[in-house]
Amino acid sequence: MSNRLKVTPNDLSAFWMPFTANRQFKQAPRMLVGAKDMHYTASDGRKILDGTAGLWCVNAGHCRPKIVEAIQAQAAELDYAPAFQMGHPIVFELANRLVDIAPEGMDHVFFTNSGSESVDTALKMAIAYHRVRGEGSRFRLIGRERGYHGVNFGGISVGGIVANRKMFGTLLTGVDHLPHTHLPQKNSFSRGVPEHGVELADELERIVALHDASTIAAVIVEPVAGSTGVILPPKGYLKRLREICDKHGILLIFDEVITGFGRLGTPFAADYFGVTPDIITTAKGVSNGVIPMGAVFVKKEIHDAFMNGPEHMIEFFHGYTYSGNPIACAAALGTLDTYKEEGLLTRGAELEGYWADAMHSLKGEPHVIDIRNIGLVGAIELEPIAGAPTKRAFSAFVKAFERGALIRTTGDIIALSPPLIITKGQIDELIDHVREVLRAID
Ligand code: PXG
Repeated sequence: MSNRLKVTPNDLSAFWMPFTANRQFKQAPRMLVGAKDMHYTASDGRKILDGTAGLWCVNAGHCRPKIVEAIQAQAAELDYAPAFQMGHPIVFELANRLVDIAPEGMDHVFFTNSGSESVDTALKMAIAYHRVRGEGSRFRLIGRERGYHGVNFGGISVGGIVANRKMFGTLLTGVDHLPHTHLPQKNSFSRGVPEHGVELADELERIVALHDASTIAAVIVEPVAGSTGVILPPKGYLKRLREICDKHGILLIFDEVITGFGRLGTPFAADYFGVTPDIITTAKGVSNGVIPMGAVFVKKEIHDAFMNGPEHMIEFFHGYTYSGNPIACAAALGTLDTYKEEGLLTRGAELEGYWADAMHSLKGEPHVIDIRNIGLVGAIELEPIAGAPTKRAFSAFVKAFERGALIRTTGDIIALSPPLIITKGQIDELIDHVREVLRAID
């Protein structure tokens, strides 16, 4: 008997679920069996309003026809082509289409299969870039407290979420961290970008003074930190980081895995803040989350620095079997077509004010100690239950699912990031669910 036949549909034990309380889940599973546009269908047939775009990735909404058709056609035409020393047309087409919407100067794209791979790719590029230019002493990487850069060793080393780091040994050496920018005493209930905290960028000068610029390859930050519970950069902060990096010859990497592809109402956060980094890491929205894909955008100078030496030689010893997988490329092209036809990469700008009003209407509801918003991202921070951190937000998550809304929680923070096709009526509906949930939980 094949394994498939032996495992009955209600046997949940074999699958070790990622970032999940496995034992709790398996006692009371929350199963999704279908999706369309703004909604999931749960296994009991209920429609669930998607308040999180899956995991911040389904920016165009679910099961969109252009994407479905593109995948189906590609699977029948060219399923896989070797990624190394071989090419296929649509990966080149996709790279050109991506460069067209990327911030000025981001002229090249390296494909990966996830945000974690994009981050480790970018970190390796940064170190190697300095080396090919004869500055091999620049090996240090500077991340930030509370940063999330995926789960591979590079990403957790520069990341700053303790639970993701503490179990995994020595991590990368030569890493330091900027302080995070969450200043609740000064910035609580800010609408959009908070006023206070630009001086936190100057901590980079302190780190440079400690290690010397000649040892530092790159700084990596999320322009808006997502996973840790939505922490916004204070006004002027990212510009200041850019200036300090320029002064010391340090590369600036924006991890736009969440902010890329319209989340803030601009194609990229770099556009929103008017700050162009040297490398941008993306994933998620590049293919609407439908087929795994990541893309690392690189400035021409960085790419060109590698194009040296004998022409028969590989210039960058890095890549994945599935870099630029044809079906992932087709999904991404269908995604870009959908974004373009529906104006989704800038739709968040039209809705930002309405979204901000809706989010901040939750001020004064039980347990709420802060509300943050930017583009189509929102966070509601709850007072933790004494002695039981995360429990309150987790019950909000379970209650919301029972009521028919998918929200995301991290620590005691509720994070919202709906698909960019959300209507004003659906924003009201989502926020009403959250309001009722807050009133219902302990
Ligand atoms: N960088 C950033 C900024 C991310 O947000 C990654 C890298 C890693 O991407 P992959 O594709 O390897 O998972 C992420 C992922 C959440 C949540 O609820 C956030 C992510 C993933 C899952 C959940 O905040 N971000």
